[in-house]
Amino acid sequence: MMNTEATLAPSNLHSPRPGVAPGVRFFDAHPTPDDLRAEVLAGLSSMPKRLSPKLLYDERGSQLFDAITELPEYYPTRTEIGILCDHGEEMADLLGRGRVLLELGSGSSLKIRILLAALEPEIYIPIDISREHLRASAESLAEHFPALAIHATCADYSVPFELPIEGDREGLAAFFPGSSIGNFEPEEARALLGRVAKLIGVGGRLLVGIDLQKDRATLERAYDDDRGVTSAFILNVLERLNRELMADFDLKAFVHRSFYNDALGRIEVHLEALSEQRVQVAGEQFVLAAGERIHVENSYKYDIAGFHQLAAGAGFVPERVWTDPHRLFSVHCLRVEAC
Ligand code: AVJ
Repeated sequence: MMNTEATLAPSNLHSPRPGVAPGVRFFDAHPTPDDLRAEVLAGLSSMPKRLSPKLLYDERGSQLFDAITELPEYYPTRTEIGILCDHGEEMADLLGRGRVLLELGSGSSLKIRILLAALEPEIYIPIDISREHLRASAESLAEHFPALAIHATCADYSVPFELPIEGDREGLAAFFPGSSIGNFEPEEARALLGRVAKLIGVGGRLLVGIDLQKDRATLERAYDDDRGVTSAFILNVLERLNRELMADFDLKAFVHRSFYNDALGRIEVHLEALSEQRVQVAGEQFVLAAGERIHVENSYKYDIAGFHQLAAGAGFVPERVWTDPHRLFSVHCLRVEAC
């Protein structure tokens, strides 16, 4: 079989180059390198200072996030997996078998394995910003599902991108697990859902994982674990800037702070300078006062009605929602009514 690799530009979208594992084709929309510098400098120049959570997912960041998902405090992953295991057949019935299935932020492509046997898609398109992590995950998946056509697509799903498939297809299936949509401001989340609706077309269905509102203690523990894995994950963004943007952040001078902002219904994750810091980043100087924070991440929590309202604003009709017995997490099947 031909193994293939491609750049995701319209001109060469369908002329891939050789790759590695059978069944896997690799498409690359080349996210970040060109805009990393501009985006970071803009974020550090704003008041308050901020960095985008997508910067967390370099190779090491993706590994640290995988470690977070196994922490006792971090309930979302294991709860969502429980819901997928309990209701996978029903989900597959609703999503429709044999279709093109895309996944936003596929990471290690572990959750999709629960659904793949039941869904038997014609093509699976995992989309992730972390290039080598995506490549390794796609190859590992190909070993377990040798008959599956996998079109691994390295892209930043927070901006418009193209799918590596030919022709006009309607009624695709999409999987967006992990409550990653919580990283976006509600208005951005609505816009992102609207783009997903356009990608999958009228009649297409989206299976999306949404973390639910709950007591402060459970939420705050999930983002500040005893072993310090979350702290290492968040601090890794500074290491990445040191390496990729010739920055000189002193990692010992920053601590990670997570807390629940109940007025806005979101976990906030910040990096706080313990003392005054003067930092060079890509040739520019930034000063942080002692105690000043860089806002790195939000993780919005929804209730079911609130999420349905958001999805309706993007043209989706709710078809079904599943939760766990403790109502920690929810998985929704939504259908595109208009886009
Ligand atoms: C991958 C965005 C869903 O918000 O729970 C975990 C990221 N950050 N611990 C989340 C995260 C700190 C995670 N998402």
